[in-house]
Amino acid sequence: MLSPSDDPLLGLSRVIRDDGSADPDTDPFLPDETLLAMYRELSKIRRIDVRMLGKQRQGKVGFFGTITGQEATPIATAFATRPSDWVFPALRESAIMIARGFPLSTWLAQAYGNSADLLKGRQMPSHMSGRSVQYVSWSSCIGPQIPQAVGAAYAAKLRGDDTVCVGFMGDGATSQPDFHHAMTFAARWKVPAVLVCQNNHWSISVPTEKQTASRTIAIKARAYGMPGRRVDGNDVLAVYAALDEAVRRAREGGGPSFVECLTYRIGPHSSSDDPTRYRKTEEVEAWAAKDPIARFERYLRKAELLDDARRDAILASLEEEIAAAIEAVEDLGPPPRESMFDDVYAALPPNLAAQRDELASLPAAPSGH
Ligand SMILES: Cc1ncc(C[n+]2csc(CCOP(=O)(O)OP(=O)(O)O)c2C)c(N)n1
Repeated sequence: MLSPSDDPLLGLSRVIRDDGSADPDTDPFLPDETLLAMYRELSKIRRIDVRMLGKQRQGKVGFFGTITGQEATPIATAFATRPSDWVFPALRESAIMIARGFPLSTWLAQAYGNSADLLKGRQMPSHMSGRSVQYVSWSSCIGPQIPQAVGAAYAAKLRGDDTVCVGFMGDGATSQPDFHHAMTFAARWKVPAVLVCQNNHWSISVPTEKQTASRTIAIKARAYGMPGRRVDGNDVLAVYAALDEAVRRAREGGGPSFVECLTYRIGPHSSSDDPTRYRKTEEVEAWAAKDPIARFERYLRKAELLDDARRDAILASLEEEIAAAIEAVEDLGPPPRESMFDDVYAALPPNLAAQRDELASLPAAPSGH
């Protein structure tokens, strides 16, 4: 009989100890340049988050879904997958796009929904996607992306290529029927999928303990018949190690895995939420003390890869890069209004073509709309 901490579905895998040292038994031993690149990406998305929530408060962006506190999982995913692996995200993973090299100004243009937005202003902000980085659009419904990831992984298996599909969900999404369908079919068809739950303790105002009677979310994997693991989601190296193992297994034909990353949403659910109405400040403060970036920084300092001067230089270059990207897109006008007729029909039906022509003949509104 395993004790809870020995069971990968009940315990919590960690690499970075509280003092910043690494556990040699679980350390993935990444090269120094990779570790520093991870630190840069973690710091980058944190700064973008702060800037964009500010933009929403200024009325420049309609909505923003923050990820502060949850940076480790998306960044570890970007490093544990190949750029050719597909990502089926939920709300808080779009840092993967940036870490995969998606142009930051184009990513930001999606938040503004303006003329530089590849999605032509049709998606909610924070629902970014990009074909060039294999990052699929999210519908905003909680759950459908999980069976979509499994379906795409099944397609990869049938085609015989070695693509892996990673599907994300929050803890709340595991109460949705789509979770059950996805887990059932993924295991039965043995598809190359990695299903990742970012358990951030809250589904808007509903705490995880009201979500399930299971002891952990990870343990559900056992009943469906797939390997699983519960990791410290504020430990970027632990998440990397778990995902690296799961992605390799999927790529080598070993089938799907389920990974629960235990973390915490430090900010509001979104810019439309006031979390002080349902959770205690002490709880937030306790989790803020487990900040994933501060923790990784302690590790890098202990390993003598980072000092004040190097940290300041990284943060200053990020500040410059982000400010330039914001400046490049912030004041662009909206997408051309006729673009609303694009992308649905291969050949526009005559009635819609007539409406488009009529629209084009009307004067532009003063705002350019
Ligand atoms: C099918 C469906 N039901 C309800 C909602 C409203 N809703 C939006 S976000 C959310 C909570 C999601 O919680 P979780 O899956 O834990 O992810 P998190 O936002 O915490 O990352 C809910 C219920 C929705 N978008 N879709």
